[in-house]
Amino acid sequence: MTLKKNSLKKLKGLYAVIDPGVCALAKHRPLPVVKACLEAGVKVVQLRYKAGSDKELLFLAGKIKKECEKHGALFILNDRADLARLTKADGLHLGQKDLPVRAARKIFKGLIGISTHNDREIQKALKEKVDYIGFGPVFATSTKKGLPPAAGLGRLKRAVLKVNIPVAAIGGINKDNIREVIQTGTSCAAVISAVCAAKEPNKAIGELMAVVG
Ligand code: TZP
Ligand code: MG
Repeated sequence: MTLKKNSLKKLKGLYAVIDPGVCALAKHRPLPVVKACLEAGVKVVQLRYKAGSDKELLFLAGKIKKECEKHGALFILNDRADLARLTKADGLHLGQKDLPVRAARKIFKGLIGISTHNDREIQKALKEKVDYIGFGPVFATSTKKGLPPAAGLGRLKRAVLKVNIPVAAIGGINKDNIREVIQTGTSCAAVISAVCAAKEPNKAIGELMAVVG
């Protein structure tokens, strides 16, 4: 079994996207939120640090990677192939405007996932042989600006049926809708604000994991 196949097996259930900007608004520090996720059994953690300097990003990514390793969880870095390589991340998550997959693969050898919003982007991602796709926004969200309208559960389900790689559903997922999201057959339900902006992240993670864990 290759390392990649082993990693892919963990791409299931709650996919916690840790955004230090969203954490700060709720007065949480990102590392304790990560630790709470891991202690609750989360197996996929992404760091999405839009406002961090390279130095800050490298430092926090290194710390999160170490925690994830202790718990046998995947650490995925958003946006940055160079820092994913430097921190020995398990995965790299790319957006439509980030480095093309082929270029990123020259730098980074782990899992690569890409955000998709429609059929055209899904087909392109499949051609590029990504390891997983993100699909969303499933529901309305204010966490990220400039997104297309919410796709809804029906379009998520169609996307899941169309691909033979894991799908990470994202956008507006919370404790009240995560069951329906997982029922579409999606491998993961990715959340930012449901964890990072929660008043009590511990409690919020517990509630989400009670459904998908
Ligand atoms: N991509 C599609 S929706 C989204 C991203 C990064 C934001 C998801 O954030 P939340 O708070 O879980 O709705
Ligand atoms: Mg990006």
